[in-house]
Amino acid sequence: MLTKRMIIPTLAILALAVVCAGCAKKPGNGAKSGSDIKLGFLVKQPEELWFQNEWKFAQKCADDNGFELKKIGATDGEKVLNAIDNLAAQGVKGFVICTPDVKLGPAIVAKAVTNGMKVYSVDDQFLGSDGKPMTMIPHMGISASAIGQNVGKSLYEEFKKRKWDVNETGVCVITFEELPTAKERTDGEIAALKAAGFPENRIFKGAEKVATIPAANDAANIVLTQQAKIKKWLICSMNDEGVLGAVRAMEGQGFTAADVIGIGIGGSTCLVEFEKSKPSGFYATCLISPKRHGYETTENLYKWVKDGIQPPKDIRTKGIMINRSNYKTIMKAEGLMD
Ligand code: FCA
Repeated sequence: MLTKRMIIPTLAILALAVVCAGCAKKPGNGAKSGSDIKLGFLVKQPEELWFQNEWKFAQKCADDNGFELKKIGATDGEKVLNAIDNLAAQGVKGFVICTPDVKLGPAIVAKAVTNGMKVYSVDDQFLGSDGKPMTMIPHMGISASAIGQNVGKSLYEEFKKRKWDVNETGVCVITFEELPTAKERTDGEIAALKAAGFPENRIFKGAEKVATIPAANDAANIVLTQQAKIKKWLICSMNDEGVLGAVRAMEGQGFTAADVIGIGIGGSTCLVEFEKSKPSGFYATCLISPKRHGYETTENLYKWVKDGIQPPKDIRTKGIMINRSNYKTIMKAEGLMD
């Protein structure tokens, strides 16, 4: 007969036995097999096509390797930290993240460490409490400054090709300077325009409050109101959404494709513009790779969790300029289109 004093230890032993039976069932105890592994992929703006494409390629990596991937849209700090706890409770051993706020870096890392999880940042690099990039966390981002300079140079070349009068032309730069990768891009754009010879006093910044098409539209409308005399516009920003918002604002004020040259960074959201039968002011974009940012980060994390292979600390991906005349060929060659 079990006495009361014996019941608790007995239950504890039973519970342990159940847990161990669970362990024993798993193939290859110790060395993990692919199907045992669960990983996460958290993004700050799940509604943005870039992030949906990152998820698509991350999922492809999970399917190719036979592991489970949990995709979570985490749009603010509270959601990110709750999501990490939830993932840990489900047995997830590591995650790739594009954080909604780079200053959350230390909190995200602390949460991951407490839960014994590995962290890999993508697109937006964490900032430490000293305001410097957290370089000890593996990261894949775009080569933001070089890509920005390519955009600035390409805008200038197209402006020259169209023989526009500089005294009637302005540059509208939609900025989001609180995000370092965004600031590096727009600083690079402005630097290249100036280096090519475009007058600095005809370059106008409009700060978007959040990085969305409507916020860029609002920011551009302020620039247009302040610079009502300008007849031709060059537009750049940190991504396609920034440029698209400004193109829409200009259309609202009667500017057409003949008066506007917009060059984005991305290659996802702008495709609808290239597919239109009549060109819009969205002239080109610097194509970046959601395939590399989604597939390769996930694959690196998978190898890290499964085999203990340390991922490269910092990968910076390149961009390729595309427009409506060549985007299909280039995107197919890059594995971004069927
Ligand atoms: C940032 C931007 C995204 C995309 C990505 C590579 O996260 O918000 O639009 O450009 O970098």
